[in-house]
Amino acid sequence: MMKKALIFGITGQDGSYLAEFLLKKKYKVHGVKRKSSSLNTDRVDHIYEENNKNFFLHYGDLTDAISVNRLVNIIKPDEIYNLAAQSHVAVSFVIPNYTANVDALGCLNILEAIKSLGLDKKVKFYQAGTSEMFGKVLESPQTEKTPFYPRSPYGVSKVFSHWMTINYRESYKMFACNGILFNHESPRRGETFVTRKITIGLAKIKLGLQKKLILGNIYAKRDWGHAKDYVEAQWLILQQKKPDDFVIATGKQYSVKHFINIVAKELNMKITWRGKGINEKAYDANNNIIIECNRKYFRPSEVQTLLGNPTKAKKILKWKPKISVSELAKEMIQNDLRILSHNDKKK
Ligand code: NAP
Ligand code: F7E
Repeated sequence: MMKKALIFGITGQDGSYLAEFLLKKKYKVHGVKRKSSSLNTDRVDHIYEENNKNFFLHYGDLTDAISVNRLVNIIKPDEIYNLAAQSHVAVSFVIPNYTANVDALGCLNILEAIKSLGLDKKVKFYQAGTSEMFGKVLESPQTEKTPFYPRSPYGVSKVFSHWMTINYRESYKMFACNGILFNHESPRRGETFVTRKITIGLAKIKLGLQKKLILGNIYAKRDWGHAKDYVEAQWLILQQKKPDDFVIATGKQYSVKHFINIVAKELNMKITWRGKGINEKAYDANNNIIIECNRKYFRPSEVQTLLGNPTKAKKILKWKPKISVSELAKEMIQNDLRILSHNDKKK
């Protein structure tokens, strides 16, 4: 019998890669999409075209406990991946209440559905936790044992879901697991996250479609991996004998400024940095300012540095990241250049 997976957040970056991954493993993949006024299935349309016998999309919303319950009941999946979230940290300061509804209570809606439907011994559950829970880091690098200090409504909401998942595991013996994933990117990354904003922005400047890119804190440091590698870890977490929690990271850290330099080099753009702090700017070969910073992109409280230690995942899951940050940047740039040059929307 083919295994059935249910993915909340299938239309997002990770959801689309996870669906492809599970279909290759011969799963039947069910995903939840939201109703929106314009199409929001760009990232999975190609999957539907290629695999429509084993790929199913259902309307639903994580904030609507009845729809969550209904989907879990009709599908009765073997594995549920909760990847759905209002996932933008800066936006979470603007809509904290909504963010908590989706990112905190949404997880609880799934856990309760599994329990109340009596599926607690059948279903394995994965919760998409985040390095943002470490926030103002209390030690570096961060491991599964590092205490949390979230710095945004997003981070706080994810801490709630992390502990709820552990609580359901301990209280009801559910196979419920947390991944604590550090930043992961790809050509399918949302356009307002910093890596994609940089690859699109510099590609547009290179093609003469834009003059300048405006960013926030370019000194923030992140541990960036590739989403393709990270969805494999999500699956591996649910294939273990015992439910557990895992940090998924590369163990390498770069600043936003360093990422810009990688992208500029890959695009053969010679840039020179001048100035300090908020006034630091990047100039092109003709001395035009092409990157500057603006406080409007600063967060009310920033997470300055994140660096993960994936030793436990390497040892128990036998997982390791395969794609380096330069390879990641290269793939993102090539994709953006293709989209911009041909006005090609396929990702
Ligand atoms: P993403 O691209 O922003 O995708 C989020 C997904 O959640 C989308 O499919 C979105 O649907 C869906 N969603 C949002 N609100 C929903 C709701 N109320 N009901 C149902 N679905 C809803 O995020 P991602 O980068 O793939 O990340 C996947 C998960 O991992 C998220 O939970 C994120 O918080 C977490 N995470 C991400 C990273 C990272 O670096 N990418 C790191 C750690 C953890 P629409 O397409 O309709 O908006
Ligand atoms: O910011 C700085 C910004 O928005 C990274 C989400 O997937 O990863 C992501 O959250 C850094 C921050 O990602 C701009 O201040 C500078 O320090 O790409 P980001 P994030 O906040 O780390 C975690 C693990 C998640 O779980 C989240 O869901 O870059 N930065 N200038 C900027 N950031 C943005 N977005 N835009 C700028 O112009």
